Amino acid sequence: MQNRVVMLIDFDYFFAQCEELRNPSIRDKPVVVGVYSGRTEDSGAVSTSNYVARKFGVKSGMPLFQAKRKLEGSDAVFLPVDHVYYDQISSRIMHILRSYSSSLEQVSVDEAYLDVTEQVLGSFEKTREYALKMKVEVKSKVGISFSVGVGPNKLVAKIACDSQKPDGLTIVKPEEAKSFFSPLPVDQLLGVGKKTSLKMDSLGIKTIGDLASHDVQKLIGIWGKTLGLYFHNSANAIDNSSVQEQGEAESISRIGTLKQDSHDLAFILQKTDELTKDVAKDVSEKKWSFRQISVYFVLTNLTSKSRSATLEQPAKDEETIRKNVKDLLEKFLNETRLDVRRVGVKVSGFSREEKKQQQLTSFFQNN
Ligand code: DCP
Ligand code: CA
Ligand code: CA
Repeated sequence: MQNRVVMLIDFDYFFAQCEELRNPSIRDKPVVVGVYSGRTEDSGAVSTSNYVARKFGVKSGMPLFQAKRKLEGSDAVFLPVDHVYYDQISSRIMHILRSYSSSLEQVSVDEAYLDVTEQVLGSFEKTREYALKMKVEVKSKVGISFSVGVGPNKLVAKIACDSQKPDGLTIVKPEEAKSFFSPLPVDQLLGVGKKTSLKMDSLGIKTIGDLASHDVQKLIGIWGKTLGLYFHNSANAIDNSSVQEQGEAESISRIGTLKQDSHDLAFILQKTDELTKDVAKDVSEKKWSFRQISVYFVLTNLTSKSRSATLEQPAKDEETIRKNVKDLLEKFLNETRLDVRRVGVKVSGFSREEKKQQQLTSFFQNN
């Protein structure tokens, strides 16, 4: 597959939307969520506000007293930030989004890139329906709306997403990317801050289009090779960075303490069989297959050791874990004279194939 299909999802007015979710009666009022520094009643800054408050000119980062002044005479609601609650909502959404892509990169509490190339078979036409399906599922299960940008890479997806909020869905096909970028101000590009955009302005570069057609050697002359090339590529909507999965479970494991320290294979096996059962249960719930099986030991002198085996073919069954754990354990006991105090079982090296297959199947079955 040549073209990548990359999405950026950004939750709408996130902290304020979370507050509306737990207290729907504030929904039509201006809602401001702020960090109260506590010095005086109004000292602190606005974290975010709903779109009703934004109409009054309230902005993120603005001092609270200023937001109060702008909202004078309205029935505005001011609330303190509650990160624990927003994190919970965020993980529930991320969990759902994860099932829609083979690779998800969370960049902040309210933002994630998804590579959906395989799910939509590389087709930008299919993407609209796919994105709408995600929106509906998240809205009905969690109650939160978000905006989506779709493009051939992360850069285009991000700028597409920013172009239409809230509840936006902006799809920029590869052949449209350059013309989509062209009229936008240069400071929309990541890395072009105030100072850089002033400098560019002095060179006659105001829009991304101006930057795209500016001689790349001149850019390199001013900003150096790395940055100069980066500006040139970005302006031409080129971005080869991949959607980097982060924080996905790398392994599934269980660890337990023996009733007494022991060097007896049969006795220790009772424990590892228990642990294996739990690990296998997790594996089968996730419908993943693994290639590596490890056993972990804490010995009487409290040092720890581990032993692992790599399978020739990925496996997913309890029996394979049990058998390998037994072999590893037996070998280990032959190598050491110390007694074992704690023991652990771990599987890793997951292949994600079934996971992808599953999503494809369920997507096309439901469509
Ligand atoms: N945030 C903050 N202080 C800022 C900017 C943001 O505390 N100066 C927090 C509150 C936001 C969250 O981060 O809800 C996400 O930031 P966004 O920039 O995505 O803004 P919102 O989600 O609030 O609004 P939008 O609908 O524009 O995405
Ligand atoms: Ca947001
Ligand atoms: Ca954001």
